[in-house]
Amino acid sequence: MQIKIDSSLLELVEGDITKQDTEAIANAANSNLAGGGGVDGAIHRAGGPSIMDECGKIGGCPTGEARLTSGGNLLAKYVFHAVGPIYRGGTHGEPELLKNAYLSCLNLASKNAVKSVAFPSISTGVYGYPIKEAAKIALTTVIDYLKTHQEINLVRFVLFGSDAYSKYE
Ligand code: AR6
Repeated sequence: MQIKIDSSLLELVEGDITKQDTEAIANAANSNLAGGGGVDGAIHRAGGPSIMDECGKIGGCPTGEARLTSGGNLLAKYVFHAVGPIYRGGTHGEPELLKNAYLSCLNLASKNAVKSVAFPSISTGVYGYPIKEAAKIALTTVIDYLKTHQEINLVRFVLFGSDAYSKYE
């Protein structure tokens, strides 16, 4: 589905983030930028070793922030490696940290003149964030940002499986 947010487009699709043709894709990374399973593993496999080389040089990223690398062999020019919170009941600052992880990616997009970004559902796999709560934060953060940043034309959430898609929908 697609909805217009002022002059920008917000899209929800079911699919694989590594296949997206947006200028940037976001990764659900860890704070060592060390690679791993889930979406992180898929992005490094599809993008090739140059992405990990760049991550190694950056060295790490605090929770609630994101760092930029090139997209290696991906269609996307950039990867925004966002570190979402590990869910520990929701009372340890997780909502704010999740919001900031998305915001950090959106700021990287604005700063680097990136007009289209695809996001996975950060923190809702290995990191255990309940997807319905995470979806509300992800969507609210993006919608609020797009209302004041018309330089970004498209934000696409790429949901892995119909269950994740319907939660976001
Ligand atoms: N495309 C889109 N979404 C995907 C894909 C894909 N190819 N593969 C999985 N997902 P997760 P997290 C969904 O675990 O919870 C890693 O090891 C998945 O179904 O990838 O933020 C990192 O190195 C889920 O909804 O990320 C960290 O250590 C969502 O992506 C840790 O996991 C996020 O699941 C980060 O955990």
